[in-house]
Amino acid sequence: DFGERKGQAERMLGLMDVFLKNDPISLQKDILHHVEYTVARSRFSFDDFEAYQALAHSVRDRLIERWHDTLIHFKKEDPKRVYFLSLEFLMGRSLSNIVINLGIRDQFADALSQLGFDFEVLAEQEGDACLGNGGLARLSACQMDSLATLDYPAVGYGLRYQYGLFRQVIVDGFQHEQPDYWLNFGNPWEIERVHITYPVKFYGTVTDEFLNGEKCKVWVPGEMVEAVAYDNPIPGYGTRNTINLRLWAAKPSDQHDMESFNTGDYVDAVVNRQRAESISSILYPDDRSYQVALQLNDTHPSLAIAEVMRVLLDEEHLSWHRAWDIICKIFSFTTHTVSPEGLEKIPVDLLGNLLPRHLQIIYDINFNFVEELKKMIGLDYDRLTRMSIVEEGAVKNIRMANLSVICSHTVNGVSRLHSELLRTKLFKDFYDLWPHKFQYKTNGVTQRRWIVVSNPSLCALISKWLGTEAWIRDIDLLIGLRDYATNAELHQEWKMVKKVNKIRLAEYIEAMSGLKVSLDAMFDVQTKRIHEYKRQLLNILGIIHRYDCIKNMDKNDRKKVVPRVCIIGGKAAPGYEIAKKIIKLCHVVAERINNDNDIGDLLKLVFIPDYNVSVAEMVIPGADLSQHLSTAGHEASGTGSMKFLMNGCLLLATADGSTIEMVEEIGQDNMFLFGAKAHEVVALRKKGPTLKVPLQFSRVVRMIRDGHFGFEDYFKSLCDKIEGTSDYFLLGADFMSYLEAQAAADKAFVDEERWTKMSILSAAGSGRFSSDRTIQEYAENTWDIQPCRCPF
Ligand code: GL7
Repeated sequence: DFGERKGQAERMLGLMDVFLKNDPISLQKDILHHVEYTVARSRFSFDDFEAYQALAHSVRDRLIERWHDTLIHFKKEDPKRVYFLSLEFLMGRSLSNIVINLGIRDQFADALSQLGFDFEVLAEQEGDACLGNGGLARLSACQMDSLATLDYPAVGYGLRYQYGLFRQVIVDGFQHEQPDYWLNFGNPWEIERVHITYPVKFYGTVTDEFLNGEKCKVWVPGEMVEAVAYDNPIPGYGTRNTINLRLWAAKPSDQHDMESFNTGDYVDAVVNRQRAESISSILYPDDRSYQVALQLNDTHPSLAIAEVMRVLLDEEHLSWHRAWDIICKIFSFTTHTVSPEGLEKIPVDLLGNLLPRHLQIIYDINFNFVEELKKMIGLDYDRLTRMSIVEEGAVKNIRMANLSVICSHTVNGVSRLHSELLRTKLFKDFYDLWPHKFQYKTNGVTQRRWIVVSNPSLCALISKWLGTEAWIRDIDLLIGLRDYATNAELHQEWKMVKKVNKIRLAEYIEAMSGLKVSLDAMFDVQTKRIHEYKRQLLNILGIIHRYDCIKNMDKNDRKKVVPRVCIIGGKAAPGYEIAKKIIKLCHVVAERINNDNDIGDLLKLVFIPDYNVSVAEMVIPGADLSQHLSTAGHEASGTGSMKFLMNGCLLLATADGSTIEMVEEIGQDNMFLFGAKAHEVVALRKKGPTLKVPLQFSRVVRMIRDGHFGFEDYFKSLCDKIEGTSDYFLLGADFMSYLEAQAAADKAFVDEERWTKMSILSAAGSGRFSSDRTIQEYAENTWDIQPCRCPF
């Protein structure tokens, strides 16, 4: 009876405060309430961590209000939605980001100080949510922030890994991996939805059966697990909109192996149920209408194509034709790699065993595709073989990238150069067939996290000089800083901000390693995953060269040396031996240099362990110079550089990925570019043994080989990789140009006025690299969705 329910709803509303209040007294009451009833500590005695928990729950209450309103609003308006599928989201900490986006940071900070706590100290209590590897995963997190801020009706889908990315611990200069038990201390930002579950089937067989006189496929699975939803509200900035990031956890299903329980095999059955929790798998959104867009963030979630097809065919009983028509309208695909080896493949045997029905569907998709293709290109077997979803060979594989390209209406690259490489190399065959499918959206990062949260002093300075905070939503306004690029007063304040951030970083370095660094030195940072193509080795060789030069200088020449603190940080994949050797090399070189009293403050080298989002938030604002050294043509885009740029940090970089577009925005004179261009790289490699490498290069490699830093046997394979024909990433070929760029950076740094101007112009020109712009482009050109703004 609606009348009765309505009456009751009104009565219930009367019982609740409709909106929680944000005045200092209400906030203090709420925090204390959570201390007592949620954290279950006495309100007279609780420590920083418990205060953080209570604070987080008070914030969460306010977040949930907006989240509910947004979901109700979306339901009412029923706009076309985008479902953003990604197996990785690198969220980092949430507290500061959330209160800033909700516009209640200062209110909470006041309330806390009245309770005798410091907001910043409590914020430090939170652990990082590291549900991803690197750039791709952090990109998803930035894009969620932009989707919410720009009012787009979006839902993120991913997995709730119980262990995040490993923690990196350095023992005697070697990387060790430790598990990241990120959920051990609870996670106040998620809402467990015990009733939102889906069965996920595995193994078993597919049979033909008749339903209402029609033949259909029935998959009788061998095992079932249950996917349980955990919702993570993501608030926008300057809007009430708060969207959902739904992460799925695998749990044993109720039916899971009940047989064993019934037959009395209790212990085995329990062990079997635990096994289910270790699985994560394909899932589908709970909205059945096809007024939707499904975005594949790389090939990792691309089994979703076969899964949606299966649901449409086997559960909704649509014809193949109709189901296929829907698939082609809803999927879009973004690839994040440049290397053919980076394209994911799944062995047919594995897939056939684990998901037999999905394999069948993929075979059918491929059959239809190849038939169509033959009509279009004739019997060009080489090309047919290359384009087929199924790769024939000793091991038969499913090419997930081909599947994704074939089934998606749009294929995006992540920078202009990347897209060109996709069209001319990786996906050339497909581009020739369907040029209209190919687009690109240069990556971006959110200024909310990478300026407002991580660099509050710079944030205040920018707002002061622009006379508005509107740039936090409308990044194009940053360009206004150009008008003051030579203003002496701004220069003064700009330098102060950098100094504050350098002090914070220097304190961190000292606390972590005991090393005291000079604030007058240039803080030169390279932080990112350790990879051969990213060439941390080039950086270390450059540092050895610098050290060697200083050692050979007389007193007078030493006076002209620009002091540097070189900072390197990043994780190596656990099985990536060469990357681990690079980390060890960095440590032995650091040990040598840092303990050489003759060198003093002229040169220091620091390795920052366990680089993650919150470490990045502290390191990036404190950098004067940042290095992005990938061999041209290897970095699909790169996003770290964007964060440094926004923070007024100068770039020393190759013409690769998104850097090329940065040059266009801020001008070549405001960066230190070096190295071979992407189109030159192939020719250089061909030169192979005839390629001359500079003496300086051979000399530093020799120093390592000769045991100047110890461990010469251990480093032999590393040296072998960069000398002669095996220097695939062209360290030798680019070395002189690299040293010249470094010298140019030194020269600019001593001219304080010039450096500050370059720094201001870097930040001013960084607007194009906001994820707001990226998301706007996706919404307009790929997903075709409109904003849907929840009324305040
Ligand atoms: C990456 C690319 O390597 C990187 O250049 C890009 O910026 C990022 C986001 O598009 O995606 N691809 C990838 O697999 N990882 C990346 O960082 C881990």
